[in-house]
Amino acid sequence: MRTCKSFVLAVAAAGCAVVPVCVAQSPKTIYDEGLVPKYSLPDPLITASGDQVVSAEMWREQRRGEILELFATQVYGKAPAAPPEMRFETLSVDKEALAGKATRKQVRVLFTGKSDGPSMDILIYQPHTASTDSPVPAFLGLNFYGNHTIHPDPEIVLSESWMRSNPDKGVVDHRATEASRGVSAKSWPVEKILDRGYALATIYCGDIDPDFDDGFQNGVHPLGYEPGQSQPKPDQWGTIAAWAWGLSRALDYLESDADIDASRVAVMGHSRLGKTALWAGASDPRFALAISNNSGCGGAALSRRRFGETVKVINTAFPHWFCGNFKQYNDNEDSLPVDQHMLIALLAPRPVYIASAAEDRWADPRGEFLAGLHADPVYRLLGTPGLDAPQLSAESMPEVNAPIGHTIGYHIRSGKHAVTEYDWQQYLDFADRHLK
Ligand code: GTR
Repeated sequence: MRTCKSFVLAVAAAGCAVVPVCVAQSPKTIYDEGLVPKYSLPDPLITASGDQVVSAEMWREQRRGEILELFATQVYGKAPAAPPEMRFETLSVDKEALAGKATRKQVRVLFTGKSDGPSMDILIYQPHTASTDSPVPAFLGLNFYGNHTIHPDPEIVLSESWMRSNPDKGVVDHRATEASRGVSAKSWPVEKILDRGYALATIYCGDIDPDFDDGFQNGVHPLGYEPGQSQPKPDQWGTIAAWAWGLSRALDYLESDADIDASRVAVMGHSRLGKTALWAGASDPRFALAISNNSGCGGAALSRRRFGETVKVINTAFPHWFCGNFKQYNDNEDSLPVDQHMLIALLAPRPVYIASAAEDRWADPRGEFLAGLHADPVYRLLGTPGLDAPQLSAESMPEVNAPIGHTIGYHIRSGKHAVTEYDWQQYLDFADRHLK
């Protein structure tokens, strides 16, 4: 390891062992548009062999696969297929949940078919509306602190999984307590979603893979190991890809549930789980729509801008999120064979919504918008209106609190890094336009 005096001093001052970054030599966070380096983005519509993609067929048959492979091997890591032994166990069904407003189901997905093997719990609320004889569309998203945090409903199973200790969220010694019921309810307007005719399905992300770097021994990663393997290879799944894989397994379940229309599922997530929602939608074409809320670096934001969080910073703070190969691009974004506009393009022609928050500079709102803008040519090639905003260019930025777009939706709302009622209002309106 290169020695760096300032690094050693920084470690000594912090009084603990930290990741070996040379603090003094790291560039300062860019929060000034004038400091964004000049960059040029790979063109989603030029193939690896240099040909222009001239038809929807050429995109589908050739270029889309090339880009998907690059994201799978260089960014998130390849995930295995669904285990053939996987089975679903219904834990409870209550047709009179939420004072008769909804049916609540809790379903355990046993990944290896064994009750003592790795598993995840899906919490589902389905609306009781006039038209509920036919299967309903649904929102599906991971949550940060357990299913029991999204609503105070006392019948939701209290998660027993490991989670990050957080007294404000009622998590003590890495375990949820009764005090954590409903603590994230502000981010999940369950009744509103039900009133609009959608089901909501959610899973605690830590059921799939606990969010810390343990060398990939816990969670679902060991399911992908060949005999003798104890770590993913450099092109195999990190934690975000594992979470996305879990979302696909939830969709497997929803396909088996006659009350849900699995062909109309919107996958949604906030922040690290917004990165996950985009990769889930990109890697699993069964998702009808994807929503990324403040997903930032490794989500919707263009990596080459290096504005706010950078590839090196994210790979250092969260070495388990992306695949080993992604580390090659630390301070080396221009070598990436892709950028995040191509992740958005992988969703085409399906609807995608990108949301930013004006004070969430760490996530680079402008970089998130530009990813949508630069995915637009793919959407248009595939015959959709895409962003449908000819007045906007790479030099412009949409107004705050003024949603835009058609098949690609975008808004930047005032305020901080969070999922708010305003955000959900836009997602519900967007889903109404595309899923109903
Ligand atoms: C931050 C991280 C971001 C974002 C966020 C979150 O610490 O730097 O990339 O994912 O966490 O998930 O809340």
